[in-house]
Amino acid sequence: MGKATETSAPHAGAKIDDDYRRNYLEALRRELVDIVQDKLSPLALKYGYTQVPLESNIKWKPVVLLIGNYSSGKSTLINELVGADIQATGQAPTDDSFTVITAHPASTQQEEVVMRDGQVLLNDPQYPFEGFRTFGKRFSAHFRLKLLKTKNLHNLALIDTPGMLDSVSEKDRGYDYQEVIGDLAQIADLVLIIFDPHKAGTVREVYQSLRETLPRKSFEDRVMFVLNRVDECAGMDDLLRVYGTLCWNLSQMTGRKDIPAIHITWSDSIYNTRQHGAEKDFMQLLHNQRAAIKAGIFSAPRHRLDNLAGYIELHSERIAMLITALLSFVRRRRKLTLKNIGLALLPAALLTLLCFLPLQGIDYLTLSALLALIFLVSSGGSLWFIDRWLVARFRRKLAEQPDTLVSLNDQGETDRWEAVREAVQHHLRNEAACSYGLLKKELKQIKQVRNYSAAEVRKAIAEYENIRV
Ligand SMILES: Nc1nc2c(ncn2[C@@H]2O[C@H](COP(=O)(O)OP(=O)(O)O)[C@@H](O)[C@H]2O)c(=O)[nH]1
Ligand SMILES: [Mg+2]
Repeated sequence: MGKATETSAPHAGAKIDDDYRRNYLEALRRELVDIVQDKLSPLALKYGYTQVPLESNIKWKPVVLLIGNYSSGKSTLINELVGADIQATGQAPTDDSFTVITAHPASTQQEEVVMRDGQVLLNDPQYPFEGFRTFGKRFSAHFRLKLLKTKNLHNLALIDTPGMLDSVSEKDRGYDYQEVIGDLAQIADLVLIIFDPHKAGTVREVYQSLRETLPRKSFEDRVMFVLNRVDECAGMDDLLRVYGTLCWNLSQMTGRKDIPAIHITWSDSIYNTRQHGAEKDFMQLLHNQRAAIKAGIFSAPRHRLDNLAGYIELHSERIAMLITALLSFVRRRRKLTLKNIGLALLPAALLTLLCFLPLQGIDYLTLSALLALIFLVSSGGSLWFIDRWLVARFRRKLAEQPDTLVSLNDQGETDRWEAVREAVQHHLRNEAACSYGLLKKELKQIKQVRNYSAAEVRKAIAEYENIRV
């Protein structure tokens, strides 16, 4: 792909470092965001498919969201990932904030950690959180940014969340917690859902998230389930009971019969500092999946490319559907106008005949010129009137019932139509201009965007996989 491959290639056989891989992904990511900004957004805004530019929530760096019940070990894991104690940890549900954690953009920055309050995240357009302003002041007081001096998070942001609870209601929190989680999940490239043996999937807010919020807002393949703190199980039988309970609860929560992979893990640094007797022998049989979890988190930038390609596919297909519907409208409007010509000729012929009677007697050439003129002007005039009237009626009827504009052959097309139907109605109601030629050109352009990005991203990802460190 253009810019991505412009990143200077290393010498043959040279050891390719991590920076090269990082830059490659970053260049690709930027290129995809540019495609959305330059090719998709203008059409999406023009046809009322969206009110905000499509790139606004994908333009920032890749994001990993960590959710789960309180004291499941989210903050401990984050501290491990960044190699510093930047998040408070503890048994009680102490931290009730959403914290975005990422690297400071300026590497020369002196301080180790720079804190910013929610207002910065909500009002600075470089961040993808402008839409979160609707959650109000109580939310913004619980939203913050921590910028660190770490290379690990140059290409990545982590979001720590307040633990989910049993007893709180929306009134207690003061903002719609589930909606916030849902909207964050929509931005995220990976959502880690963390449980612990004490509350293996029994917390009400977790239940609600998995049952209602996440399926609406996120994609299944972006979710990773983690059972943390297993070192606290009393023994293997206890662990099996916990694991079984979690699986059962998950199937209740997700409504699925198949059990997703659950990563079993614990914090080695906590476990190793404690004295353990024979009752912990079962730990020797377990394999700590910490490394796989961390690898999953650090491969979020790679997931971002797939997600972006999917994002481009989804929106370009929907916009193509919208334009196709408008094209079909214009085609039918043209047919109607052709019919109206027939209708307009009748009153024009009558008027010409009426004018012929008093004009008899003048010379033949003048008479025919005059009659031709009367016929032309009157047929043009009546066509203008009839067409305006009938087309307006036709437009109104279609705005009410636009389904006949498209043919829906499968569920995919039905979903796409569902997503753009309202925009089409709005367009027809507002009598916005639709030029056939322009619509055709735009449809071609949007199809090109769809095919180009899908194919090119896959090619680029394959190339990326071949870069060996
Ligand atoms: N034994 C054990 N304790 C842990 C583990 N992970 C976290 N903890 C402890 O559990 C408590 C809650 O952890 P924290 O990271 O604050 O949970 P959060 O509320 O999900 O952010 C803290 O006291 C941690 O020290 C683990 O794997 N094993
Ligand atoms: Mg915490």
